[in-house]
Amino acid sequence: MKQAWWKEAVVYQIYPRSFYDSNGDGVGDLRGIIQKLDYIQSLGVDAVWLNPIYESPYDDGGYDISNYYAIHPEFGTLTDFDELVGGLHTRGLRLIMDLVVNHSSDEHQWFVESRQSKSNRYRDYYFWRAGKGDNPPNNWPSFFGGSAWQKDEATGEYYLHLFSRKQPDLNWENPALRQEVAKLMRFWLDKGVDGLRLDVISAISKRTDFPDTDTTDFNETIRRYYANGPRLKEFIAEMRHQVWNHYHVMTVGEGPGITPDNALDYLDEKHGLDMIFHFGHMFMDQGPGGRFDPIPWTMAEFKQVFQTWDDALKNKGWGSIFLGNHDFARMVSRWGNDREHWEPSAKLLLMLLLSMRGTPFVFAGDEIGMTNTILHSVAESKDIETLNGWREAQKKGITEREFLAAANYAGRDNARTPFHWSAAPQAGFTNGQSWMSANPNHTRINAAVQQEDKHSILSFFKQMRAFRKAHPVLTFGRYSLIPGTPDRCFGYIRESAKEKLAVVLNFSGEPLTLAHAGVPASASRLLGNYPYGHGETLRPWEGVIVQL
Ligand code: ISL
Ligand code: CA
Repeated sequence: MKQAWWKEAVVYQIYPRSFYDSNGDGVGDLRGIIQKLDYIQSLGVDAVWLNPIYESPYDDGGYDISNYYAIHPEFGTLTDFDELVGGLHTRGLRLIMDLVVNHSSDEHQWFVESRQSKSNRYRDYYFWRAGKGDNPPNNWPSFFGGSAWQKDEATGEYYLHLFSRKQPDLNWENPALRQEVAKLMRFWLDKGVDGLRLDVISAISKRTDFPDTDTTDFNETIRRYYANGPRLKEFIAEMRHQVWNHYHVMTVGEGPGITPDNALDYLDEKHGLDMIFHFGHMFMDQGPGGRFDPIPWTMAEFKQVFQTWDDALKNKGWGSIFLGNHDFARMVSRWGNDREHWEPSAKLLLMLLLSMRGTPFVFAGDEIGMTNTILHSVAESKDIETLNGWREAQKKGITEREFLAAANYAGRDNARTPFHWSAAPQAGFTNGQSWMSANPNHTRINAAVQQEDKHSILSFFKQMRAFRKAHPVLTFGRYSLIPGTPDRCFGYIRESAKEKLAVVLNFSGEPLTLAHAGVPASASRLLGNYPYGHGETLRPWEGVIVQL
């Protein structure tokens, strides 16, 4: 297994709009990140992944880019960007940019041209098809509700948009478009970007005959119709050969629809991606109706996902490990217990994240245990997926109360509230009027109070990050689940020629003994998430790492 900076890195994901507002307009910005570089460095992380910061009408949180060569004015300027890159690099930190090339904004010049006429030179930068009578070309649903096709009056044809109507899918069949993508990638790589997180890269190759989906299970539709298209490997290889191999750039592809069986098709340090984000955990509690159709999840499934993906990637390719990001609920609320066991469970999840094989991606705020927020009405949502989801729910006679329960459990607003810097008004995120209300619990949960507390979640995160660095077995060692333990006990072994550790995590409020995980009580304990005491019995949400 070749060494590489991104295999040993811990990556810190920042949602720029909600991180820190430096100029009082209520919106986070690049200068705000620059002002917080010392905080970021103090975490012990190695790279920062920024969600999109390009010019955008912001219909979908910046994932609708209208100019790939400009910084969104609310976030700052290209000069600010260069200063941010310099600030990161002088601190030994790397920058991973989020690139959205499955689709553009409908306000991008290419689409403004494309929609004008069937003969426009940009027509084939997108997918245009005649309808079937008054119906769209096929029955594909959008990720954001409704049809994935929108009829455009100017030419009477429909254009494809797997996401919002303002996110028309780019036609990668068109070599001219692929050259445009290669060119914009080079622009950012020439500015010193160290990595690319490739948005929905699994969907860039379309089945251009556009067959109807034969299932109503949305994630099944993604897997069989949107992702894993016929030329996906070829398009990725073209970018690898034409662009990425000419830079020391890491590439991580966001891969909804990629499975353990086909992931290795896309992971290849010469012809493919370096890493992917898989969604084994993320879709586990989504029913056939997708995000707003939540179903219970079980610890058995949760553990199995780690095993399945480790089995898939252990000999080739490299995994990424995440338990939350800007698209999902806060991890302590979703997988932990954000009420009576908030602190130990937040630490336990960080222990899991940082003791797995693969590159951990930590979402800003999870290092201090930020929790889900509560929308009291759908109107409070800032997320098109939630707003459109409500529009669809109403058609099915679902009440706002029912829909809000699902949105407060699984909606993306949970992850996008302003970062909690302090107990000050608006969590110290802005001295203006924040674009999104801060979670009221920032008075209790914030970086300032935790910086001063050596037993805080923040302090534990730094300790755990240092521990991972001091024990390479946690990065490169073999992973094996300890079988036959009670569901609430997530125990696994990390082993190399030099070291063998057991990680035993009590995913419950019930006591658990090390014996449950087959670990001798005499094993020497190297790290735990409780500040005081320890013994044979693990307390609620207690995690330990022992030497075997
Ligand atoms: O949120 C989801 C639907 O349940 C995820 O499947 C997500 O939409 C999908 O993985 C793609 O996400 C990425 O592309 C979207 C953007 O809204 C997300 O924020 C981004 O992470 C469209 O660009
Ligand atoms: Ca600002």
